[in-house]
Amino acid sequence: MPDAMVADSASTATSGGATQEVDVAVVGAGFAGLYLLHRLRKAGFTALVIEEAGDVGGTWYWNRYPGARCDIQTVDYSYTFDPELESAWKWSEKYATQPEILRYLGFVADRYDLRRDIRFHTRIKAATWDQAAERWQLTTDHGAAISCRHYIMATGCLSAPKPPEIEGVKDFKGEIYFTGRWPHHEVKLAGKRVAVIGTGSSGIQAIPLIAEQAAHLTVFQRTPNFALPAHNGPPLLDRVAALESDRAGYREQARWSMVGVPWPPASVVSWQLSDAERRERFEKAWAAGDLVHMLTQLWADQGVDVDGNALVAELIREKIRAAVKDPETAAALSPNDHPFGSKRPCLDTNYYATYNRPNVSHVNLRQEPITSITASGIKTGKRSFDVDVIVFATGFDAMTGAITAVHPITGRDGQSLSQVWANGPQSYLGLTVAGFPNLFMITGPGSPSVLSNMAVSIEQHVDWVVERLAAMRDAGFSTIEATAAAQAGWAQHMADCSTLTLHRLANTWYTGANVPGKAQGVMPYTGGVGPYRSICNEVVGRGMLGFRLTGANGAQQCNDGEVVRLQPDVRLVLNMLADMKLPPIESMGADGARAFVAQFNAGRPAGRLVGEIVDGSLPGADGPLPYRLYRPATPGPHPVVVYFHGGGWVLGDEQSDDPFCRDMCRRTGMIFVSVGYRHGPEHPFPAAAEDGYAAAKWIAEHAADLGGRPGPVMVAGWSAGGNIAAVTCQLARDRGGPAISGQLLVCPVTDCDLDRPSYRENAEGYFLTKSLMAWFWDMYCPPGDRTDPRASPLRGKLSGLPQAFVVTCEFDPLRDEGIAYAQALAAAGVPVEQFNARGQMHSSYTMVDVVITGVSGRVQMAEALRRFAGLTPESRSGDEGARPGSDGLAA
Ligand code: N01
Repeated sequence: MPDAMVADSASTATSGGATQEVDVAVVGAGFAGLYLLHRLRKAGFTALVIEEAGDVGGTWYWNRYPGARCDIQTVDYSYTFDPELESAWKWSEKYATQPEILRYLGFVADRYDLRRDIRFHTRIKAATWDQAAERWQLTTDHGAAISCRHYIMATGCLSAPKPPEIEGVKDFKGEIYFTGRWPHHEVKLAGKRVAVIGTGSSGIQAIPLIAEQAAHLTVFQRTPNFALPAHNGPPLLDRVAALESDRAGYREQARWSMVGVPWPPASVVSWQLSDAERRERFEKAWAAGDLVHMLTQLWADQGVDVDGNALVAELIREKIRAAVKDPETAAALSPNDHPFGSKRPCLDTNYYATYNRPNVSHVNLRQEPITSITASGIKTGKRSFDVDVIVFATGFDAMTGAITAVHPITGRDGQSLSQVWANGPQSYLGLTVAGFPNLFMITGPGSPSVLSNMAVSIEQHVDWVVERLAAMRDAGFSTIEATAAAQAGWAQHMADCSTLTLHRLANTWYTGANVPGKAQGVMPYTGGVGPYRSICNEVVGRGMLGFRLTGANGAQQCNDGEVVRLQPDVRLVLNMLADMKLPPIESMGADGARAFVAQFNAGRPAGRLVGEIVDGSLPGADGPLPYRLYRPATPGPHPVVVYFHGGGWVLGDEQSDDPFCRDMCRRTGMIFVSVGYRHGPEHPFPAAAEDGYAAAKWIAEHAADLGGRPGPVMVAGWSAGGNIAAVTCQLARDRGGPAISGQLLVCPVTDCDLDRPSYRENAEGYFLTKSLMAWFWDMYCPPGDRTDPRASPLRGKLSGLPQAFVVTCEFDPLRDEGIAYAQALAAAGVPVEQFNARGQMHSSYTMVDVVITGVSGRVQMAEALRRFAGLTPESRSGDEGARPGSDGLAA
């Protein structure tokens, strides 16, 4: 990078000599490094910050290009650790400019007298873990070597500019600038022909201002990006008022939110809104000029569902077409290769309108890639452009570059961090790396970092790290290192989280795709700021789970394990339920429990549209039963599935699994007939079982009347409904019909033995408890009848049954009896597939649009049903639902 273009502004470098010994060395004097230094000093540690630049500021020191501003409102993009600091500083704009943010960081450095412990103009040349001394040994290019107990990378996520990767840059005779290393002296562009390469946030901020100065500006765009108007001005009064009326509450809400800004998440999903309602919400967001608003407030499925997202993307493209006069340029500026928000969207001021200026032209590099840079300008596949100045706004080797590209880091047993990360960054909590004792990263890969308000994430990391260091010191420990198991568990959790959002669908610096040859994968933690904070706290609460601590005289502590084994959305749901402190369902009595379930169901997201829903009545074993039929929108006749709802033979009705039935109807293209069978205790065993059989028989006989395909039906059921489905198959075999071509059993009750390992492991804490299940049995079936195969189908004869797909969930008391049933079916010669869902609980699959990670399981169920019906297995995909609307759940 052209360092010569960066002028000094301050220098307090220490001269060379004996090794400088400190407790903690920190690299970087930006937002993170400054707060770290302050906290470390307060905790009684000796600390030194090493900074390559001539002054504090980090990213705000280097990124001085015209138009550089923050894209989170500045009232939120501030330190919150000291209320007096908050009162002492007033921001002048909604989105402060780079000079104002830099002044703020200088003000903070002065206020806490930080500069005296910062060695400026200094690069670490190498960092090596010295196992014997249990210290990091650092060599520098300026001043004494450094020895420290703990080494902390506060290097930021976007600090290593990416080389331009274009041939001939050295041949260019004009001026070259990089937005990420903009000079400190004034850059005069007036009267010059300027080229800007790159249209990410930096380019989009700089282009309108460069256009105002340059004689002519040519923008070279490879990929168009979504940009929203910032509508900058003074800080928004309502925002400031909200902050000032309850500063502590406002900040706390931000800390527990999904992105570090206190917006209550959207709860309504896109398909619940009319076109006009969606447009109204969108226009409001467009007028708000706020990235977080646009990313989180429109509808709950916008960040997690491709269809919900496409609606936003098209509304933005409409705005681009309205702003840009030339339709060809407008089309070229309209992003269509990635979902909105999967790549960092930009906040702009007059960006699109800039292309209406006569002195601005746009070159679409997708049609004419740059072939080289020459002495006089830029050559594409079609043309040559003579220019005086080239501005590279080409981005950064993000997240890992700031750590590995800076200097070699050598950990325990001589391992190099670059090698360990060769196939992508590995970390525990984004804070530490196995094999690198006493090394920490602030907002490292694997933490929410760039998907959050960095100020909030930085403070959380710094507080956590400093508190841990102080606790270690007090307990007499000198080293801390993540275990391999904890790190592998975090990688799994990261992968699970990344299935929840759409970030994985774009080629961006979030995934490493912008750097040729870099290993690819979603690098930031996509599970949200609040959940992440709770996980970090849980690690501490569980005795530093996943860390090995060592101290003098062989002292050791290691609670090994994975901090999150549940799917991330299941964890959120369970935490939310735990926070509600509900009384046990079994303590409510049957009527109370039914009222509770009805109320609970009323609050869940409405299911998606199907072709038709018809309510009716059919003859049960002892009187009429209600049913609800779900018909696909596709032309019939459709295969028919007889469905039995869950609820422990006590709760629920033909409508209570409505979202599941809608979802499966859409995915399978089949009619689902959900049966309202009789419940205990009013109608004890075998009422439900006999009703199930009678209903299946009637539906099979009337399949054509119901608009279905005549011939064999299929049966399906969840939980107690799975029990009825399984029993129905046995009764149908033994009583001469109806013909059933397949059974889908989702977390079924198959046996009355409540002492299997899954009952013991998951007795409490996973929604369906052992005690609730015992109550269900008591309500439904007298003890003497429980071994009857109509109550415990596992005890029945299993040969000659229809093929089966049995779903079990890892965190479900019923898991082992489901597995036992599948095994017994197989032993009896019944074709069976068993799917044990990792990280899921008993209700995961029926919480459609709440437990998004349940989608892949339902896809498999739908494929199984299609196979049973003799259809091609493919089911509708890309149908991920929305997150729930309760706090802490929407992105
Ligand atoms: O970098 P970028 P950035 N030939 O990687 C193009 C934060 N930030 O510095 O998309 C031609 O986003 C590249 O094209 P493509 C913010 O988080 C915040 O702008 O790879 N073009 C892309 O258009 C942001 O996301 C603010 O096809 C080449 C551009 O260069 C992050 O920093 C302000 C090329 C790079 O975009 C990075 O933003 C600024 C080549 N060889 C930055 N190589 C705020 O508002 C790359 N490109 C707070």
